Amino acid sequence: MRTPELLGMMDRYSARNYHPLPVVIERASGIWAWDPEGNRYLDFLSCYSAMNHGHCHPALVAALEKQARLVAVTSRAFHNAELGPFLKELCELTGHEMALPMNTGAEAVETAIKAARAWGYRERGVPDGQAEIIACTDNFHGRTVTIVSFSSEPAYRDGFGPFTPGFRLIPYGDAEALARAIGPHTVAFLVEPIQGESGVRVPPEGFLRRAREICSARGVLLVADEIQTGLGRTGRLLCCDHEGIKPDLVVLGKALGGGLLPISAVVGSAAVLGVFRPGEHGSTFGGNPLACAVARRALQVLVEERLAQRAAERGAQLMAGLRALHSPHVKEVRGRGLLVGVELVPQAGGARRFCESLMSEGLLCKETHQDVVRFAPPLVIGPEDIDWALERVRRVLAS
Ligand code: IF1
Repeated sequence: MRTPELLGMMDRYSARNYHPLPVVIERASGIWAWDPEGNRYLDFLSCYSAMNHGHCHPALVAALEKQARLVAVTSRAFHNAELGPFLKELCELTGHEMALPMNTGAEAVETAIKAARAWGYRERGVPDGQAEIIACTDNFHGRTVTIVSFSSEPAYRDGFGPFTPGFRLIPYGDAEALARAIGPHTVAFLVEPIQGESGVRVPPEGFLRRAREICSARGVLLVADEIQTGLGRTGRLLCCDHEGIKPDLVVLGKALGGGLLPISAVVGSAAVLGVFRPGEHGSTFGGNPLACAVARRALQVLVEERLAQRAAERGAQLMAGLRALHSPHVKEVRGRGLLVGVELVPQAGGARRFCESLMSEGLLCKETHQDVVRFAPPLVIGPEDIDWALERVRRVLAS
């Protein structure tokens, strides 16, 4: 089928919860994607960081095929031969003691919230039903009712109440506000090391370190949502590694599935994840052997192909190139590794327009909010491909 017919079907049958660019990806390999007409695009979004390894990485496709022929899903009523090794390898790589597998990012965030609350009641003696979790303004942690209950973005909340109580917001990047907000029933501080959706906002240097100190001193769990920033994206395995801090819980998703399928996990201390008792939490597909086999290979590829280091190198090249454009449309270039945001001046007419023009030039990326274009190519991208992209960005910003 050709693009117009496929777009027509979406128009007719799809719920309207998205406003995608009018491009249909029919196949992809590495950093490149093709539409049904055979036009080639450089994927500069990577499925919002789920595609750190590049599209259809051969080693991961091989792992998927092999496991699909053995056994794909078992449920957690029984053990499977991939889950144990996956949890062990994930814990060893991240330096944590225990892990709990789920499928999507939002489910893993929900898992962290449940773990923190149960830990508060059972280990810290918080009175039942009183646990409070602190999050940040402009956060993005997913789309369940509980998670949007503490969103500060009306578009994610309006029309979806009543909401889950027990959350409080502080301004992102303000550690002293965190210290002030902690009360006797605060069990956790949930934070993105870099806010992706809010426009690739990098907090002030030392924010996470200070948050770690405050949480430790006050008996509050530090929970890092590394779903978008983790697994090499920002130039380190985890974005928290830049400040040398270890959260009590780390939430992973997206790239954990190597760009092939959904799998997420919470990793952390046995003191916290150990609170769950049999029957209290789970998921039909969480920890399924197919996803675990792919995730195990994805973690190996991350290390073998030095994806974090490459993200640091290519990210530096990309940011330097973007800053050297000196476009009057650009207000600020910010980011870390290959998670980069270009904020346009209000007079530029919005980021959407630029993404549409970039698409016509063969570069796929997506605006976030009004004025920020997000660049997040697969971490396997080469220096010459960054130059190829910069040439297109230069052309579009010049027009
Ligand atoms: C969509 C955004 C990005 C996340 C962090 C949890 C989740 C996400 C830090 C939930 C998910 C996705 C959702 C996706 C687009 C994408 C996104 F624009 F919506 F906000 F990346 F910035 N924590 N982010 O970034 O994970 O349940 O989706 O697996 O279309 O909603 P999920």
